[in-house]
Amino acid sequence: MSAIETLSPALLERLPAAVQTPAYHRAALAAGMAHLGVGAFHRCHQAEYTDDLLSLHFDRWGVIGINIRPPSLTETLGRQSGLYTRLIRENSHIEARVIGSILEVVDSQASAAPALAVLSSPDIELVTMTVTEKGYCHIPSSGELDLSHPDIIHDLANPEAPRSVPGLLAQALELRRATHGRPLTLLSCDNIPTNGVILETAVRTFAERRGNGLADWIAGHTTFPSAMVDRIAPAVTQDDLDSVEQWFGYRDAAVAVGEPFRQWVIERKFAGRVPRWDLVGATFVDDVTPFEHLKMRVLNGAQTTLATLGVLAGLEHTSDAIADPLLAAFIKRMLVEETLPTLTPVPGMEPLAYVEQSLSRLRNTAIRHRNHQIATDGSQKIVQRLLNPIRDRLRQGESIALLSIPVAGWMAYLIQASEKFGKRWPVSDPYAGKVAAIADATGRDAKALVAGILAIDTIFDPGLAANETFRKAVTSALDGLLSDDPMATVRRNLKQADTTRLKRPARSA
Ligand code: CS2
Repeated sequence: MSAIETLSPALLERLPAAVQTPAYHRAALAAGMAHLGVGAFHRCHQAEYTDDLLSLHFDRWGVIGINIRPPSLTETLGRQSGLYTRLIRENSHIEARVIGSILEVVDSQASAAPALAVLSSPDIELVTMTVTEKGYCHIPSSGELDLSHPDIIHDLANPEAPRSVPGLLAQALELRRATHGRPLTLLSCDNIPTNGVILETAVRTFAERRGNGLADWIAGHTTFPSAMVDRIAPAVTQDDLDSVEQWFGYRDAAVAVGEPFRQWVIERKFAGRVPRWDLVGATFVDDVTPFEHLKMRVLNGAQTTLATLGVLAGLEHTSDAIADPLLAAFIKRMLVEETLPTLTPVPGMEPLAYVEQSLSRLRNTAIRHRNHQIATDGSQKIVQRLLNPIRDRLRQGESIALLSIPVAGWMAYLIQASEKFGKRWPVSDPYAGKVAAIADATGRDAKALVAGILAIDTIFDPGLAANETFRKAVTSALDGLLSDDPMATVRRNLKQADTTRLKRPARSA
């Protein structure tokens, strides 16, 4: 029996017909952009759009992938010359395609030098990035750069050897200014509201602190478009790698798995040439905000809610949580009754249809999205997914009986990971230590727990934290969620929402 081969350029010719391969002359492709943070999401999203673009309209838009945090790429994508299999899965449907847009990968974890060499190269005209919410080193409640962040303190003292994303980009821009002076588009593809503004604020604030004229140069030579990105693409498992081997007969250490749905809405704000992603399904707009609110509040809001309540209910994946009749009813009513009224109209999108479509995406059983994965870094996600719609509801004088539950759900998730609550599960969140310390000091007193957690003003803006309706709703929900029957609270609040609805006069549309 011949040994199983690993994916490589030479193997492309011999792949089974069921696996689609790049439809362009990859050897002729030159790198025109870089991507920071080559994880499952990038491989399922921007790299695929670029692959589509190259098939339709060949240009020099090859991608150099850079990781400044683990995992290392050399042993996976690097060995495969940047090639990987992108699987689209929906229940029993499977579609396989090898993506060719990533030309080269660069590991820059030990030192910033390799990343800086790429980012400052005159050939690179655009940099996309998915560095997770916390990668921007910003304060979630205000969007400002967190000057007390250890990496930012380090980078301001050592600007030539940066560790943080803002420090790295500022130094790359400094090198560009000192060498060729060519402009650069920095396109954030992370799931934070006004991601372009957050990135620009972080890089500008950092550059201003350096105080060498860099901030002015950046203002004239760099743009930071905002973007809304969407595709559910969970962390890849050994099972996914084994499946490719089993189904198609080759080994691929860099498989990516996603759902069929994808969306990319990009602010029209480029510093130089524009990759025509709009030819392959992306949308260029003047204002991303309504799209981003819709997506973060509906799809992501539902995911975070199902994730933390799902863990509390002992359920493993999103699809398990939404298969639970109570959670399914809860999520739909929360979105329709409380979230949708906070949204501004989105051109070409019908809100109720969007909710239905989002829920059906979450029911996809082939996408094994772990509730613990989505609950990771919840402190960086709840502002845009839950707290902003809650603020809008309170401003409108409307009920938050349903939206307050997942806020308490996030608290209960971190509280129960503390010593005092028996460390029920391991968690990963920059605020986990802080919440655990509050829980250890407070014990099971919901009012005191909520008071302690709402005082974290980098997550909860003081105006919201002081709102009595909000405090009461979250306290009562947390009390129930910490009990032996957490789902009773979900049931009770649904009933309470019924009563409120019956008492109110019907609102005209
Ligand atoms: C998820 C997102 O882990 C998470 O926070 O909610 O990664 C989500 O799957 C994507 O935003 C979908 O576009």
